[in-house]
Amino acid sequence: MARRAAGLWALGPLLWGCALALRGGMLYPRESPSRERKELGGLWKFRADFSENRRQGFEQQWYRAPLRESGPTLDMPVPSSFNDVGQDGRLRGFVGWVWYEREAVLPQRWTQDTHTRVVLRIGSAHYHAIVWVNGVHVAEHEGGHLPFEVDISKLVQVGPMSSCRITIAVNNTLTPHTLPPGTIVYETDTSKYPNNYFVQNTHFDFFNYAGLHRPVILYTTPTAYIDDIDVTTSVDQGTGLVYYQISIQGSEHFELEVFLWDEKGNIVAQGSGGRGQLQVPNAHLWWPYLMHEHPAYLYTLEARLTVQTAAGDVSDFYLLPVGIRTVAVTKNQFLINGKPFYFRGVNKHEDADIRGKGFDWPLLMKDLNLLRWLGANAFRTSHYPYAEEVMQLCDQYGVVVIDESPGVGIVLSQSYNNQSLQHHLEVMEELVRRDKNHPAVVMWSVANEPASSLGPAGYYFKTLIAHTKALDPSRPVTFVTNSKYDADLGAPYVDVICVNSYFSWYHDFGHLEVIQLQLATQFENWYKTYQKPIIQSEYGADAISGFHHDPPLMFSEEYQKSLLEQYHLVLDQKRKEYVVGELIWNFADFMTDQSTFRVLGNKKGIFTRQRQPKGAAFLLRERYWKLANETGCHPPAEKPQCLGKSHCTW
Ligand code: GCB
Repeated sequence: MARRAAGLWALGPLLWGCALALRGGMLYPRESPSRERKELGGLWKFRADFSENRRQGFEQQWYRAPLRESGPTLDMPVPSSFNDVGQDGRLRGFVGWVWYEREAVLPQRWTQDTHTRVVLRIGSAHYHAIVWVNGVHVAEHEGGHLPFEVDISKLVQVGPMSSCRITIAVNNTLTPHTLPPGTIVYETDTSKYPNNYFVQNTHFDFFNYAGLHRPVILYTTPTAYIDDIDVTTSVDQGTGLVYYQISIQGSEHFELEVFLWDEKGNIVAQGSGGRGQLQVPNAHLWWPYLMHEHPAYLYTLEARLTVQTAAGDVSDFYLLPVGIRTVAVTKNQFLINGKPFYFRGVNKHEDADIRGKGFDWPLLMKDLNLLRWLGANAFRTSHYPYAEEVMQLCDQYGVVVIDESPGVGIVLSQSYNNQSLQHHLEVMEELVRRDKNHPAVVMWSVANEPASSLGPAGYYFKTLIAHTKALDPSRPVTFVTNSKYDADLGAPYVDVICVNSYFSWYHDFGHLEVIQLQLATQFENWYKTYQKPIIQSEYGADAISGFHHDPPLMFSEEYQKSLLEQYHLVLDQKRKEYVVGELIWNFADFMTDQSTFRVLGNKKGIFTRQRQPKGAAFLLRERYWKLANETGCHPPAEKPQCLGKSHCTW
């Protein structure tokens, strides 16, 4: 977690040369016999600091007393982006500090039992957050897409108090050293702009939604507790091997027992101590959706910690879902459990009407149901890590994930310095720490379309990729490139090459007839140079739902479909050689900054922003089910329409 000064866009070079390796685990807060949790969702008090330097909140110390005492407040839902909830256009495009506050009532045991640890966990605050509890500064975090937490026991266990006031200041400003990067540009020509006029510029294609985007949770553990669990798996002749490493905080003297439960509730293996190997004969492997009749098989690893104290034994329990599977890459294949895996999927965004990037269960289920309806087996978390709840559901449903860092839009030379690199390395550590145990995650993506032709970019990406591989040797690493950039500086170091291309969209407008030639050339060049498996990680065209034109013209649903069809002809040849996947851009229409290129956002979705299908969704659905059937589709048990294994559909 990076510590920062509280300035407006003050991001000093504090990370320069600092040692990496994060302290502490980031286990998802789960209830267990020793752990309770309380989600602080709902309405929070909110105020944007519209003062000229955006520092009034700090100057007047808004965190010292209830927010309503320092001025008017709004009611703001959490989780949600703040931008689209109200009718105030100034708030929609606001740049700077916003303040959230919420009183939390705590169970008496939490405030009186000093053997209980009370932790405040913020799932995602975009982008830079400072946290106070009862007016006391407790945490600071930089990075809008990964969780951070702080032990607040000492602050809440101080007397007969049963509530605490949580204040979170969040700043959405992006600078050349944030991830993603951006710049603040002051317009000084007073004949055109008012005094102190500035804008936030970015080099990515989605709206910079901000706020408390994911659940804010209070949870407890005993004071001696299971801090982190690291699980990797392999398979030896049908026997599943589960390697675990568990770290404990709060005591040096403890007993640790480990049990592995199957889905029927039987213990299939057990061990003891902080590290070991569990063996599961005839293991049920974790398989992707439609690759096995029982996809996504999850065991549960139960860690039981016992510590002897003067007051008697204290225990902590943590239950971690575990999928036993292997991932490997050859020069032309991506293998899951030793079998060739073809990514049939989508790129997504965390994006929806009103809530922006705010986490929402109905939206998550709808998206997952649409993926299954499509017959898709994978998606990429373009262009930043998604909510943990999304990853958990992918584990449960067998949807394979390429887990991407927020390294998008790195195109400025100022972003290729040590400060930015240190931050990027740290973000990769936070990402791996959070998602390392998800069987659904099969590959890390360190960046999307960086301008790697800039001088120091070679060193930057070599270091970044090597560091990510060292953090997690069990998964391949990729780097998403775009033919428009000279991106082969990353390619020598990655395991899989991900290529984005927009033939007959961003050039050769309307000329669908050139796609086959250009796409075949793209694949052949990349493969000839690197001999690595390739994923077509983006392709697509904008289509405004309900716009029709035949013969196809750009922006019509017909054009979007025809463009995909041209790509598919080439993909069908090259997937027999070394292409191991295709991910459409994009799953759904999404909001972007305003420009003459975008009509209320990017319209390359095969679903609208409201998740209604365009023509291309039906085309893709037919293709994905056909591909699934080719490799021996295994329909999920709950699908009565499936007519045997050779020909199933939704
Ligand atoms: C890309 C980017 C993606 C954009 C997309 C587009 O190459 O990776 O973020 O949204 O193109 O539609 O232009």
